[in-house]
Amino acid sequence: MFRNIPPVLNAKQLLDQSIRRTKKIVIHDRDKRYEIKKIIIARAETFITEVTSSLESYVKNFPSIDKLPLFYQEIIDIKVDTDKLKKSLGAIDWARKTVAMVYSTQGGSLIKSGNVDFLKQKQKEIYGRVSSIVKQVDKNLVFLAGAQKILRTFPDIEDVPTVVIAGYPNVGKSSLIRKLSSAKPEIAQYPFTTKQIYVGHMEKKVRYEKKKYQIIDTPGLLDRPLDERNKIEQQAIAALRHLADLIVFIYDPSGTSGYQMDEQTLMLQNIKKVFNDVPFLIVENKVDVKNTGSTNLKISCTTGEGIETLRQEILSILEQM
Ligand SMILES: Nc1nc2c(ncn2[C@@H]2O[C@H](COP(=O)(O)OP(=O)(O)OP(=O)(O)O)[C@@H](O)[C@H]2O)c(=O)[nH]1
Ligand SMILES: [Mg+2]
Repeated sequence: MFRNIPPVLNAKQLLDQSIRRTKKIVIHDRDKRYEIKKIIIARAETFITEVTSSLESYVKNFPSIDKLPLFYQEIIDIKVDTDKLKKSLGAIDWARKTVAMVYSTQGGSLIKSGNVDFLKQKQKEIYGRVSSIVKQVDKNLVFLAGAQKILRTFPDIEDVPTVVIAGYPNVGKSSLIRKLSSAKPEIAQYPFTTKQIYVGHMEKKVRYEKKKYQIIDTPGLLDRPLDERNKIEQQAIAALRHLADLIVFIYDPSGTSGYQMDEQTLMLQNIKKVFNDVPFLIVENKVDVKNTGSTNLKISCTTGEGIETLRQEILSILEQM
């Protein structure tokens, strides 16, 4: 979704690139003075065009934030800062217009004059003026380039029935999504291994049609109020809020995650209150280590126990969406 934005150069890179392109212009004329004049005009015009068209492409090709699906809008706000992004785009657009004005106000004197010294002086002035405008928005260009790098890491979300896996850190969410889909998020024995949203796909053949579903791995959540959640946890909340047609809540009763069952239960109760219009499926993982004997569905991502039952349960709920 965000992979087609052209790379954003900083002020120095953009100016250097534009100047390099003007150097390629060669014009021959028997009248040497006329030749110099033509070269100066062509180079100045190319310089301005290069700068303005690059600046224009940065703004134009950037997705219009307010028109994006709400999930992306929230993730951009969490990971990039929407206000700063909009200000940067505005500043870059201002620079484009101001650079274009330089030529429309000063280019005329190049065309009128036949004096080589005057032409060279005027060319220097135009380059200087354009450089100083572009340098004024350097921090905005740098910010936009950084934002673009972050946006490129965002997963492609499709508009199909979606299950979101949630739970405390280290309970086996990523292990489960690896079992159920093609997504391969990292698994490790420490909390907050997963730092962003991962998307996998599941399929079910219904008669002659293959139905496609999404399964989303989220960073671990702790039991705390929303305004105390860090940016990693906030992404999990954004996925639950905007994408979940079904929430699979994973418990780890084994104690190996480092979190107690009562902490995990408190968090489940809290997110159930917040997302009260979404169905929940409660699952206990790591049954190979501990079986509580409760009525919850029990699975083990290590031995595979219960995984197929869970898959069928998820698919039969999503199928009805
Ligand atoms: N014994 C056992 N260990 C498991 C099982 N499932 C996962 N683990 C282990 O638990 C640890 C955490 O697994 P992850 O899948 O990374 O857990 P997570 O919930 O994604 O963790 P965060 O991304 O940090 O929130 C890893 O060491 C896994 O190998 C299981 O069913 N049985
Ligand atoms: Mg994980």
